[in-house]
Amino acid sequence: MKLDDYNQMSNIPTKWFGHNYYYYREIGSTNHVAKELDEMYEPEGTVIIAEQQTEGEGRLGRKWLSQGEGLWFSVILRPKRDSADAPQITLLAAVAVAEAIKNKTNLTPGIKWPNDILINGRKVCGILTELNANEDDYSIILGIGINVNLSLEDLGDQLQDTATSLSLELGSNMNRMELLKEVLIQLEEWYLKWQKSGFKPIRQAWKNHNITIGEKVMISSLQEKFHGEALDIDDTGALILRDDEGEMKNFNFGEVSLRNKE
Ligand code: BT5
Repeated sequence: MKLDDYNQMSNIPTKWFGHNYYYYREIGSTNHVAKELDEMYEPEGTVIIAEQQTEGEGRLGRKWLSQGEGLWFSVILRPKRDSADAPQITLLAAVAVAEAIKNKTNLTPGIKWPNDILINGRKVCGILTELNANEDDYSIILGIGINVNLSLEDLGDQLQDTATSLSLELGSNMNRMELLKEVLIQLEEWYLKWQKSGFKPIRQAWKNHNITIGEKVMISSLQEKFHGEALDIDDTGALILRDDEGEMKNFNFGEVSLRNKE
């Protein structure tokens, strides 16, 4: 089933997420197109989706494999909160995707701080939030990649050991449009909660799904590596680490990425 079924989208029971829907068979990156459309004042909640991306992006210049039957899409957001809080949208989106997967399958997704969703220890979804700011206000381009019906061949030699897809975990394909709609419903719900009440309600939901707290982790920034135990996330979404010397450190998720346990 293709994702260009506009009738299905027009029935989506959201207030405004997904009502404005751009479908592409193949483009470089949905985040790039979303940025351009944002600058052309397309409304908040506009979804840009592609059957395939030729230049799918991860964080820090990494690549995102976007071939096979996945969900590769971006949502334009114009938060009314301070831009310093905007990185919390990554955690909010992880909660929304985890809940959508849980609601539509019998799988148990886990969130690895800050932005990965894993099933049985393998990555099934990645999230890339980018700030698009001008003098007066800002937008967030929220990019989400979910490996829905990808085969082992789609994942290729490089990712077969670390990544998975929903169909590989389920043993059968699932309806991508149904999952997309559920993700957008969850996303809108959590986004509205965040706009109204900030990070607090997200924090608890995030903790319920997380697989990071209590684990020995290594956190690497571009310059340094930190080893220790992940203790909690604070009221802003930052990860609290007790390093191997017993010192407490807070990591802002905008700056660092979490590596596999060693
Ligand atoms: C991410 O980066 O996980 C963010 C991925 C965001 C992708 C979406 S798709 C729609 C929108 N348009 C875009 O161009 N991007 C967004 P990061 O945490 O840096 O993880 C990247 C790493 O994940 C890579 O270096 C690989 O190791 C691994 N990886 C790449 N493709 C993958 C895939 N399809 N499934 C699982 N792991 C993958």
